[in-house]
Amino acid sequence: MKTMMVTGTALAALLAPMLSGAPALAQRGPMGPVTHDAYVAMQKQRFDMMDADHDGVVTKEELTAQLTARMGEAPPAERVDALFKTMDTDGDGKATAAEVAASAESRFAAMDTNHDGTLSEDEFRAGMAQMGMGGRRR
Ligand SMILES: [Ca+2]
Ligand SMILES: [Ca+2]
Repeated sequence: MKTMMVTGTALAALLAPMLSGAPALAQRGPMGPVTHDAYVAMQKQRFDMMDADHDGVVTKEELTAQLTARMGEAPPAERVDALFKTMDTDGDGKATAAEVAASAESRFAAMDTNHDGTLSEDEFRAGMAQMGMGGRRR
């Protein structure tokens, strides 16, 4: 839980400057509406965080390490596999920044269920939950 809060704070810090033109949105907090640009920036930041050795490529090992750090426990291998597959679109075992950016685009499109170019809190949560990345646990 503590980890989620840290992530949320980092996210808020990241989003705040981008939302400065829309104070009403910023006040809704880190889980508020996420614009397309903010989402893409978030995914890029996430990629940089995952790319522990900064070689521009995220491996399954790096993804596992990142998820373990975030969740406080090692994630199930099949969850890592499923998530990694969404990142490594050509299946060569390496997720490049370009692949992750492209998959972020399609994920955004998939989550933006009412197609208004912004992820509402509900859309965002539903999308994260679907990926098994949400803060909610059963
Ligand atoms: Ca790497
Ligand atoms: Ca790849």
